[in-house]
Amino acid sequence: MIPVRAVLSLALLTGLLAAFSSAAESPRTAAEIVASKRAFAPEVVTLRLGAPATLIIRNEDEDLHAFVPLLLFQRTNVQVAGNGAPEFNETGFVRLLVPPRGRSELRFTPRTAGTFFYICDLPGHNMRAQIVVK
Ligand SMILES: [Cu+2]
Repeated sequence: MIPVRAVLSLALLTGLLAAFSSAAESPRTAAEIVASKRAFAPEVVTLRLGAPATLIIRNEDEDLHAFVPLLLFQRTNVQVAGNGAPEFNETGFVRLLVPPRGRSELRFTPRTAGTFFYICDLPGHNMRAQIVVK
């Protein structure tokens, strides 16, 4: 049997560590975009200007989908994780292909305020939503 005091001090230590690590990290904004039934949801995602952001993109369909941001990532460093396939050209990040049931994470810091559309450019998909940076 585990002594109650040991459990209490472990809980206290865990709490202290959690408080310490969250104070040490810069505030990161996280938002999720889901592609489902050939539509992106939510229609608008809001990110904070200058704050590190994690954008999670999940594909719940059995189709391949693309995440194509228009202008949002110009001159922006984007780190990509997950099982999506990113495409880059001389201007930087261009497009992410997310396989059926796939999931990717994009990490970047928004440098320009405004409303940015993104689309899925696969033939016939007609999917479009927006990311607002303020
Ligand atoms: Cu699509």
